[in-house]
Amino acid sequence: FDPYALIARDRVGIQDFVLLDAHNSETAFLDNLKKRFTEDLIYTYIGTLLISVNPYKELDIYTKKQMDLYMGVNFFELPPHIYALADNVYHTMLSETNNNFILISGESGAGKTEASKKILQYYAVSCPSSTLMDTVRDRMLMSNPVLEAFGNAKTMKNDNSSRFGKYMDIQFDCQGDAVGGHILSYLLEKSRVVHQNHGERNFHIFYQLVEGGEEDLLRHLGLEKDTKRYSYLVQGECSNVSSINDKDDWKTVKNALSVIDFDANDIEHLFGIIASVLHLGNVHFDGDTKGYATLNTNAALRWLLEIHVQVLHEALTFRKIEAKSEEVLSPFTVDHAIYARDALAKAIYGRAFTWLVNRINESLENRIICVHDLIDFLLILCVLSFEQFCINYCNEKLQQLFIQLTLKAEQEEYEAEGIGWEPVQFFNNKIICDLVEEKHRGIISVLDEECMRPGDATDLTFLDKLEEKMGNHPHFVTHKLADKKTRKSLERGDFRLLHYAGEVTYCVVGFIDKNNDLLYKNIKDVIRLSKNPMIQQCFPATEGDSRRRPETVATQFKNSLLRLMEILTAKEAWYVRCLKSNDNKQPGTFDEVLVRHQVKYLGLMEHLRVRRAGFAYRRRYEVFLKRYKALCPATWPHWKGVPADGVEKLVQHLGYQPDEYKMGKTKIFIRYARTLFATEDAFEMCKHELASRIQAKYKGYR
Ligand code: AOV
Ligand code: MG
Repeated sequence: FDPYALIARDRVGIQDFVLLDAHNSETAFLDNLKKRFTEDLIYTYIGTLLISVNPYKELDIYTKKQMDLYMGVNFFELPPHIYALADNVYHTMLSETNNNFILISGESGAGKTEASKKILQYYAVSCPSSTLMDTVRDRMLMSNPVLEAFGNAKTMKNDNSSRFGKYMDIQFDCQGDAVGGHILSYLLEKSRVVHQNHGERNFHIFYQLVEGGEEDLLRHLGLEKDTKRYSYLVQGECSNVSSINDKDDWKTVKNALSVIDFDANDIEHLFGIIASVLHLGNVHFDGDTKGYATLNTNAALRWLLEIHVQVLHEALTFRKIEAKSEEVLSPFTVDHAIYARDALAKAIYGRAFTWLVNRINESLENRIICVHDLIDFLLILCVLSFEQFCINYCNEKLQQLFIQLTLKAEQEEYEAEGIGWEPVQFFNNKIICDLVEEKHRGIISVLDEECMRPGDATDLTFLDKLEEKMGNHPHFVTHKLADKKTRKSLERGDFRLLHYAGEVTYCVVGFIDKNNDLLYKNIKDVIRLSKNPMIQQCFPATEGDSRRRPETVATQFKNSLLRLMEILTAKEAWYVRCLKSNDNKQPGTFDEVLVRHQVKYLGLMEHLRVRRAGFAYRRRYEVFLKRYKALCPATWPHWKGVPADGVEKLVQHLGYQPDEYKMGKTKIFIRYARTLFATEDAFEMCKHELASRIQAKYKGYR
């Protein structure tokens, strides 16, 4: 392996897909990935995009030594690595003083969270350090275990699945020191608090607390040391997972909480909330003779939220209806009561999570260096897999961003270098984004309208509306229309979207309810009576006008997505695309069908096409000349003129054809990989020849 090669070619396949000659062949693409994966080379580039294939085993490539190796080294000079990307982003930020973001995407279990942690660790270890910054750095690292405890859970696909989206800023000053950070979380999967599918768990923190919590603490919270006792914890029937040690994790989280500045009081209040959720789950209802809900025991209520038992009891079994100037109490049916109880549990947990994120942000805020000193931001974003529809909409938007930014970046570079730009053909997915998000006409608007409609709106009436409004849209299919548009038929309650990455079928059941996410007003009023200061902050009395409808979940998500796009459009984009190697978490197994599917829906072939639209390879004149000057008598051993002229001499000597390359202002652009490989091969031969000539000479002396 030659560390100074301009195109690093470790001997396994090719390291950069841009240099793949059969660049239109998905099979060649997969072969290359597989070849590398088999040799534990999980990283491969498409230009500056990094592909990572989950090895499902610890690799010896994340050591301090490896970090040092990649520090400050030119991107393509070493084998692909997440550190190379992290380092390159960092130096781009410093030298060009612009804002950058790293977007990590891939399906559940593909390795997004691990990748983001590796990036963070790289910065923590390799950025210049000062004692002042060490606190920020420790807190930034420690925010991870805390957020994972509260926001991750075991799912069928991933034992440590992130059930929220995370978007993180790291702020650097002009010397390149990390001085602060900010975390934005979105779309926490609150429904998991009250319901888990078979083989899945609730959020880790519940099990950590019950399994690992100190006796005093548990006694204080009224909890027993047995997860089976809590109905919110047993639905998935898998509280014990071999890969998870809740007791140890509890210690880690407690320690992390203290690093991010939680004192004993904070911890007591925080876990008071977590315990309340568990107790709430154990509140069960019976039906009286009229079918109305009655509480079957008051026991669990005693521990709840530091609210008077009687008040809470009433709030869980009656609904307050405001009629004219009167307030009428209307009893809940059992189903209603369960619904209200679960809504309360979800709301408390969801808000506690937001509170926690805010609190972490406060601890990352830098109060010593004024904000105006910060010149650069670097963002890491994980795309979560939550409700498929929202997520796929998010992916659609990110694809749009990618198209915009990549094409723009390519075009700008060509213009800056004075090279003509030929337009690239690609599928613009704006039409699908519009289908989902357009005002008054998009799916989200139709859903919101149905949610607002008083009376008998159901998931099926929502589907009818969709059919009526967008039946003719080329990317939308329902049961009625399925046969006409595609050959595959559809179930009655389903609709199908033709996403840029392929068709996805959605079942409308639960759309209305999940989008509404209602919490009855009198329950909200009751929560505010809690003596727990953390709860008071989570449910501020001043919160909007309670009569106005809060924004629906989909609209909130849409708005935060639009805001995010605005922020990101102004930055330079870097991509990490994570691929899952197999569905069984098996080390060293490469499931070709599965990987092929991901390559497709992550748009990797498309990315490659855009990347190769013009020139596969470009390099600054000095760098190019330095490597290959030995190949031409005129440039060897030294070229005295300007580098561009030297390069021109060199490539003419090598017989480059006019259509194979273009000379920019500072760089040479080479159209085909084969040209470059031929040059590189010539260089190899020349090196050997030189070596043997030197050897021969040496022999002669002997
Ligand atoms: P995700 O973030 O993409 O899924 P994770 O980052 O949690 O996936 O990765 C899942 C598991 O794969 C980890 O717990 C590790 O066991 C293993 N893994 C991932 N990357 C690596 C790596 N580079 N080296 C070794 N093992 C790895 V989700 O959050 O579910 O979408 O919602
Ligand atoms: Mg994750």
